[in-house]
Amino acid sequence: MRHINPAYFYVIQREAFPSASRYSSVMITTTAPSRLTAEEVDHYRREGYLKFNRPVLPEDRFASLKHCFEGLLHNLPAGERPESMDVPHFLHPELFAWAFDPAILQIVEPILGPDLALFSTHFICKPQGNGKRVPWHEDSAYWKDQIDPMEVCTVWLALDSSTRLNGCMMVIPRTHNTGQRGFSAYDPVDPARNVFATEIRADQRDDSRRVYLELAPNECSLHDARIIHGSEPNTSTQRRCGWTLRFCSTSVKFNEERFNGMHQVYLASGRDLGGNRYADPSRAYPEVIAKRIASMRYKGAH
Ligand SMILES: O=C(O)CCC(=O)C(=O)O
Repeated sequence: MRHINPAYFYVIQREAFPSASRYSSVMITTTAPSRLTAEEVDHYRREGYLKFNRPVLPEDRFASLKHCFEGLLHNLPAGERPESMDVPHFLHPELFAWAFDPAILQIVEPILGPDLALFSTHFICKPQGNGKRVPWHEDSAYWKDQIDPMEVCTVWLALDSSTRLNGCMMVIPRTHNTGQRGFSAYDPVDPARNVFATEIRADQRDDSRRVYLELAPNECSLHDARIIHGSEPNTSTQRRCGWTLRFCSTSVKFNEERFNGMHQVYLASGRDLGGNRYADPSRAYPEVIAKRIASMRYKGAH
C-alpha cells in the first residue's frame, strides 16, 4: 500500500480544472507495484547505478512534461544557460504533476522505501554544438552536511535521446562504496566550459572504468549520490536534456540550517520519519530563488 501526496492529484486536477480548490491534507492510499526486479535492485546497490531502459511515464504524460519543459526553456532569461535550470520546481509547482507521478515513485520505492522526500530537481539541457561538459563529481560532495545519512537516489529522466554522441551521463561503477566513498578531493575547472566549477582530482578516479548510460527519451537511469559521474560536452547536432529528480527516504535528516533559506524539501509520498519540515507543493517560492541568486555560495552547486 502506498500513501500518495495529494499534491500530485491536485496538480493533475488543476491541469484539467484550472479553478480547482486547494488540495486536501489527507493522504490518498493506493496499491503500488514495484517497477524494479530484485536483480535490478541488487545491481543498483552493488554498482551504484541502474539503467531503466523501459518507458518511465505513460506516453501522454511524457508528452505533456516535454511540452512544459519546452515552455520553460523558451522563457529562459537571456544569458542563462540551459544546463543550469536548477530547482525549477521552486518557481514552477506544476512540475510536481510529474515529479510525484506514481510511475516515477514506483521506480524509487524498491530502493528507498514508501516514505519518500523529493530533495531536488534540475533540468540539465545541453544545447547542440556547444553543450557544456559535466566534470567528474559526486553529488554527495556538494550536499555534505545537508543530508544525514547521505542516501539519495537520483532519477535521471531523459527528455531527449541521450547518447555517447551528444554527451550522455557516464558513471564509474562501485565508487559509491569504494575509494573516497563520495567525498573525493577536487580541483578547480573552467566554468565557461563546465557545468560545475570543480572536478575530482585525476589521481582519485579511474576514468577508464566509465560506463556510458545511453537512454531513449522517457527512459531513465538511477544513481547513488556518492558515485563518481559526469558527461562529455555536446558537440553534436542533437540537443541532450535530462531531468534529475533526487529522492531520499523521509527517515534521513535534512539540515535546514545548512540550506540558509536557499533550499527546501517536499514530501513526495508516505509520511515523515525524520522530523523534517516540508515545503508546500501547491505554491511557488520566488523568495527562495531570489536568495539563491543573491548568494555566490550556490554558484556552481547542484
Ligand atoms: O546530466 C549530466 O550529464 C550529469 C548529471 C548529474 O551530474 C547528476 O544528475 O547528478
